[in-house]
Amino acid sequence: MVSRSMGYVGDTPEYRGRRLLQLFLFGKNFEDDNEYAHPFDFLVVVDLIERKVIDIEELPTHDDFDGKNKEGNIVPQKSSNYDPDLVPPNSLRNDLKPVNVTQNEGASYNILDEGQFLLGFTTNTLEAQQDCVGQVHFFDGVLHNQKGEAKKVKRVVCVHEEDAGILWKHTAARKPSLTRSQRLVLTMIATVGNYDYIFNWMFYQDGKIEFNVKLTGILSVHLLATNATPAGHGTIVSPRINAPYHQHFFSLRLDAEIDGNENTVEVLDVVPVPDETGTRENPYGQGFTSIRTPLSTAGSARTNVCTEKSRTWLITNPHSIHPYTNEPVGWKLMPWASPPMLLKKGSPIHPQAAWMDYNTWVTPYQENQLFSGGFYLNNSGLPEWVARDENASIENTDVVIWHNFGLSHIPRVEDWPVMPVEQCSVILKPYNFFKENPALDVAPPRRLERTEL
Ligand SMILES: [Cu+2]
Repeated sequence: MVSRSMGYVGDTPEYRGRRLLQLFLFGKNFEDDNEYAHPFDFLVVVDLIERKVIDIEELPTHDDFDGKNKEGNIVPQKSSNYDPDLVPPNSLRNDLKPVNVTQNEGASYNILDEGQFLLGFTTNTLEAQQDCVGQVHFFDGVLHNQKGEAKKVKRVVCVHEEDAGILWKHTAARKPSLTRSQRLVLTMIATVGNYDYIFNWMFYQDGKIEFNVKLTGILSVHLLATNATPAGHGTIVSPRINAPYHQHFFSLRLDAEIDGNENTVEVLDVVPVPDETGTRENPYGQGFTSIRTPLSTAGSARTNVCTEKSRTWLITNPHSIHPYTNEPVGWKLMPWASPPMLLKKGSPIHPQAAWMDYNTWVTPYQENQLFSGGFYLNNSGLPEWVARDENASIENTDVVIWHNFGLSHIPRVEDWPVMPVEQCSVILKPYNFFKENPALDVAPPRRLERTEL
């Protein structure tokens, strides 16, 4: 069974004003069977306050769905299990040799107070050498149960180190100089119904910080009648099983403090110079430049990813001038190539997600503004706060940067029955903050490896 909160209920007046849940139902042929392989052709609507079923709705299983035609609605019986204990005997490869991660001398990190972590309700308890490998340290967390009571959960965050490839390299006079990148990774994993989200904060030796989200688990699917098609809105991932197209969005709240509390956010675009080829300013037509545009008000800071301008956002400190560039020191937010939200503005469910109308928002810090969609996702949050005072100053003050990113997911047959990880990342990099490459102090890999080459 998969539960979904009801979105638009305008076509069903008796649903209005109620707290409703849709339950999608599936069958199991044995206790641990992958139920998503056996979807039923109806769903159940439950009123959470009254605690009762108020309706049963037919699901669209035909190209010309009318709610009555059930011809060809045959629950698929094909088994689609993925757990190694459930797949057919001898179907697992035995030719892969283990890649062992060893840290014989221990880890290079020291650890922080576990009390700093207050994580989501659906957070997993993590396992060493499975969720994270190497010298792993775990943090327990204090979460809440369904009654709102505090409860302690074991191992909700793990920290470990990873080799992340070459950090920098150059070969001069046939002598290579090289360091390896060793990144520190903080991980938490939340299972939200059929999907599993892996959140990684990655800290690199050159000052780069990456927020990486991996998506895995099981696609949301429903039954198709025999010979029906998804009509351009889904992929048939297994006979009679449709995985609808959908989007995933994440919202990052950054309470910036770059060299102090008083910060400004600028848009940094890379564009061709306006002068025509053959002019004195652009004789060969290849000139391009970067343009920094400080964002002065919360209203003007509503901005979007722009890949053709290589757009990034700079968080700068106007009081802290770099001695070489004579410009404020900063940190650069490098976006993922996110799609826009594909809901029409007039859609009745649009207001619930209006915070996604822009990839980036900047607001003056307010203690109670923690969630981009508001506390109850009821049309409040960023759109309301900014509309209330579009002229609120965000220059040279304590600012919060909200960055929304994600992906449009067109399911593949290869995403079934369990989905190899998809991922998206947002990166923060120092931008004219240090006086040189901050990773010059990283020692080279041990000479032993070079002589073996
Ligand atoms: Cu998806």
